[in-house]
Amino acid sequence: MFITHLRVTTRSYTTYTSTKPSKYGQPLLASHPHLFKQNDLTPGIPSGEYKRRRKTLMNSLPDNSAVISIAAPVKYMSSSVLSIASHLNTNTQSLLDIFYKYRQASDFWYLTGFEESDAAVVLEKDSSPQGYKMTLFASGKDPAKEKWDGARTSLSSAKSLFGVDSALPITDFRSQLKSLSSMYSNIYVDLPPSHSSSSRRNPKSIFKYFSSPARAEYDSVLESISSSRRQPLAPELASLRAVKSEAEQKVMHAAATISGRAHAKTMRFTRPGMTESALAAHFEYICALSGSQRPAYVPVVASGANALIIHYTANNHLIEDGELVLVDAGCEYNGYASDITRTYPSSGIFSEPQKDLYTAVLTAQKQMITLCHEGSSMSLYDLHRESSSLLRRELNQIGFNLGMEGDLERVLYPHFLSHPIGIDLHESTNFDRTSTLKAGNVITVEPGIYVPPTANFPKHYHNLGIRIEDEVLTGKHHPTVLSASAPKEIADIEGACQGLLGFEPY
Ligand SMILES: [Mn+2]
Repeated sequence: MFITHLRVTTRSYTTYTSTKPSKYGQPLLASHPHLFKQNDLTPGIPSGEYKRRRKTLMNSLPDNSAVISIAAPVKYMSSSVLSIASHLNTNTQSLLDIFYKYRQASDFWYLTGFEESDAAVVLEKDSSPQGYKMTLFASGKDPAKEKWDGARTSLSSAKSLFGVDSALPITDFRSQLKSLSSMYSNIYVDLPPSHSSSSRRNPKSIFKYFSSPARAEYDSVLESISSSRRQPLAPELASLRAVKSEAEQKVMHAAATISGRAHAKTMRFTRPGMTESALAAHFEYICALSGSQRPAYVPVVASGANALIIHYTANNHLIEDGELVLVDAGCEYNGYASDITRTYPSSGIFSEPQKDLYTAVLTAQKQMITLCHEGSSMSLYDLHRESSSLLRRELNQIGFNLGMEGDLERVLYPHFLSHPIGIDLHESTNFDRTSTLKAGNVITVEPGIYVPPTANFPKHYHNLGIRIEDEVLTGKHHPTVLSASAPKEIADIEGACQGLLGFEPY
């Protein structure tokens, strides 16, 4: 059988042969050759890299350590009332409940590349050349269930394809956990993300029913591991994930390029009179057509004064002539997020005040990017402080009167300059904002100015909100802007809007 795939760069169609339906639970080289290079386990990331990640992690842990990581639960948009009772029968449940498109837990995926739900991995540190023993727990084959939901990878294929020492049915996981908990003095594990604060406080709460019964069982076993042995896994993985390998850098560059081109095409598509949601839909359509699996976040499409709301996602107003449109949108591609903001005139031409304020933010943004390399010895906090003083200087040159008191940080620029990005949009939770940047970090640089209509600010800037956000790979000696495909200079933005840069809207 033949399948076709739209190539991002050339827009030409290439045909490959493959067998349908696939017998695996996720795209693999054998079933989806159009997505893979030789040696890739997931598109763009070689099998050897997953092995290296596990080895580096296990080497960094003390002797007598084990790591447990669990797949993400399936999340539901709506469940029928019957489904609570039907948990007794998982086949019935899967027919009644409306699920969201599945996304694997980031840490589990980073360690395994395995993309099925109802799975877990155990890594036990040992003295073998590999440095650890790996056991994958998964559903394996279940023809009755697979007839409805699609194939699952068999345990024997999982063992050979994912470089696993042993693959066991997920139903064995509970008993294995129990024996592990007495064997190792350090057990690195995080409770699954479905473990909502309400169900933690009240285990008998009805919320428990919204995750699978099997999951509730893991939770009780995990909670039984004494707290002196239990260590959080996320901080250990965060320090590895913060430095991107060459393969990861390439995938992130591809993700940012897809998003950047979608920004350019959305600029061209925009006309006064359209709804904000039409622009959001257009952006997502272009990204999906380019191979993106999902948006990395709900897009912000804020016209006019809506841009003063930082996380404006209602996207339900009409865009008027003469307004600026702030679009903060990015796709997820092959496991990695992208995050880009552009602000542009709905009519394709900046007014004078819009141009002045835009230039002020752009000047500061470009200056900040030059500092994003290891040699600058700056932390995210240092960069943020520097961006505040640059913005203050720029704004005072165009008619603001900002002293050192808090108007800039409190009112005009209320958010942080930057966050690390990778498999997750915000890889910030365990990222130290006080430590200096390292080569291989990928961070956003996103200064913004949002001017409320109050008398202390020049009237012609009232209700303008401008943010310019790029993704930057920090090198040893220089930065690389991964999102350079999104027009940013005033001439380029006006050119993209007016169709002068060669970007078609579709
Ligand atoms: Mn961002």
